[in-house]
Amino acid sequence: MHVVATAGHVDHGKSTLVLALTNIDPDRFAEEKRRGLTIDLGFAWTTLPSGQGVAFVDVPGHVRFLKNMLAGVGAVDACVFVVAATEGWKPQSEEHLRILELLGIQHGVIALTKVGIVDDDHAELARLDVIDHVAGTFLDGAEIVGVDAPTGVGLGGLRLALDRLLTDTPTAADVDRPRLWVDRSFAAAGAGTVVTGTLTGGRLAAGDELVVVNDAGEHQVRVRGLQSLGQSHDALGPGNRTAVNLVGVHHHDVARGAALVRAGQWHRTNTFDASLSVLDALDHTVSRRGAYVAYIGSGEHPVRLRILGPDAIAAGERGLVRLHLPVALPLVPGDRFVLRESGRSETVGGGEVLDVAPALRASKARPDRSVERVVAERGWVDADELERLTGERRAPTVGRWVVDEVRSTTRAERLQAMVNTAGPLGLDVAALDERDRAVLASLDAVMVSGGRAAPAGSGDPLAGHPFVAALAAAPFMPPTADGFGVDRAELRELVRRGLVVEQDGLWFAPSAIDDAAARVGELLRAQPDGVTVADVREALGTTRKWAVPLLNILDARGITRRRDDVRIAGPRLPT
Ligand SMILES: Nc1nc2c(ncn2[C@@H]2O[C@H](COP(=O)(O)OP(=O)(O)OP(=O)(O)O)[C@@H](O)[C@H]2O)c(=O)[nH]1
Ligand SMILES: [Mg+2]
Repeated sequence: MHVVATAGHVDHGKSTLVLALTNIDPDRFAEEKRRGLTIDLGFAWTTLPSGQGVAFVDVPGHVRFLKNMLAGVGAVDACVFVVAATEGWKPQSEEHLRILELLGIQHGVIALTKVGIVDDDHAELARLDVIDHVAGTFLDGAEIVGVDAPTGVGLGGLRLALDRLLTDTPTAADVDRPRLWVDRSFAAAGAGTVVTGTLTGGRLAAGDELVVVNDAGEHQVRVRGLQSLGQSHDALGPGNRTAVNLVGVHHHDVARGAALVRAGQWHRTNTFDASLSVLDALDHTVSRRGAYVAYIGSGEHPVRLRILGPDAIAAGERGLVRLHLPVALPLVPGDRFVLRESGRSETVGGGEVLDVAPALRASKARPDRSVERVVAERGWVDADELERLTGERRAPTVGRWVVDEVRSTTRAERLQAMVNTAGPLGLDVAALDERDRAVLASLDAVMVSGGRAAPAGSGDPLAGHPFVAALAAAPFMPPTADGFGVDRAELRELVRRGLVVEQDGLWFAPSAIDDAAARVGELLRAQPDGVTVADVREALGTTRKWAVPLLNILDARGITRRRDDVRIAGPRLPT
């Protein structure tokens, strides 16, 4: 399915042609019928000879309704460009062509209408005139089909030409980021709010939880149902004319220009940097002075303009600009816009969104589409955030971040140095910030164990701690930590690693416990009815001060068991 817009000067036969091709009258309003003039967008669809479907967005040609034309052409794949053979190229032929170019439309056929009421020579002159005017544009080389709707001349040929065109026109990409710029919103009897638009970027399905972004902010909504071309669907992919029945918002709160997107998937912005191509035909330069209106998506927004670099952009030139919007829109680099000056009511130019969250001051900013620039300007960007900012998914380079190489190298070097000089305890990982921890985890020359980082291959630097050695040297009358002057953090770490055993405010070497267990085992084999603290004190050659805590350790380990005043064998007594 493709969506195709009509374009061309007022009264050149766009709506008549759509009706002739589809049997659906795109002029929906009584006033349109009475005046014989399209005022607002019209919608129709048909099946082409090959069987592929096509939906039309029929736009008004009158310059007064240009705003409506702009709301309809933003997301289409191609156009049927209409020029009446009777009148030939006219001002809105020119303006519509420029607008389609600025919006990045790349495919189209040309219908030379009303050939039935001019002679062949006249029609041929009109054709040559059209060829001249489209030279160098995306319509250069496009098929030109002479048609006359009332008599049916050329309609079959136009259908075939459209078929060929659309076969060569890529369908809208699916990047799993659906966005629907709303071009209509109304209440359907019994169904509530319905919004319509041309869906791009991804699929929508019944039940989806979405947000409507409008001037007032975000409304959470749920998709109750979907329709395309009069048919209900459970889900619809990008490139479809789509009517969405929404729960959670009144139709008055969703106007043309609003966007329907998934929550959290888009960066909403009031400010963006963009390219601006100024039209050749403009008779003045473009500077920040002027009352500008930007057409983005299906909306019209007054904007403030700042030229990046020079003060002005000359006609026919391309420059860089920063635009300030009155609303925060879900935009992404690559989006197109058209800029008009409301005072003079003229189309100034248009361009491509390059940066939806400019990080640099206007005097420094030199935006382009590169993801690397976005990363370099920030240093660290969360991978999800980077996708919102650029529309592109990049694998995180450190933790959950995509990190500028210079920054990550600097941080890695700093952390390696911190680890290397951290001393026997190693570096306390918990004391680092999230980014440092992520960098640390990526360092090959660092080993993290028990929340401490040490140079890889260094073994356990605490194993050789002098207190450990001192405890082992005097197993049953060991020195106290205070007396030995051991740092509290080191002591906690020694205990945590099992290099030191703490009991009742005293400290022992692990080997002392094993030794005590063996000796108490021997005693108990001789005195199975039980041994007293005094027996153990003597056997170990120590005093009560250490014998009691040692026995408490043995009790806790199940080596001994306390019964009245004596210890008897526990379940784990070594044999
Ligand atoms: N003879 C002849 N008349 C045509 C043809 N196409 C359109 N007309 C007539 O031209 C007039 C304008 O046609 P529309 O289809 O309303 O023109 P339009 O381009 O849609 O006009 P806007 O939407 O207002 O820009 C109508 O009276 C049509 O009947 C054609 O191919 N041959
Ligand atoms: Mg019309």
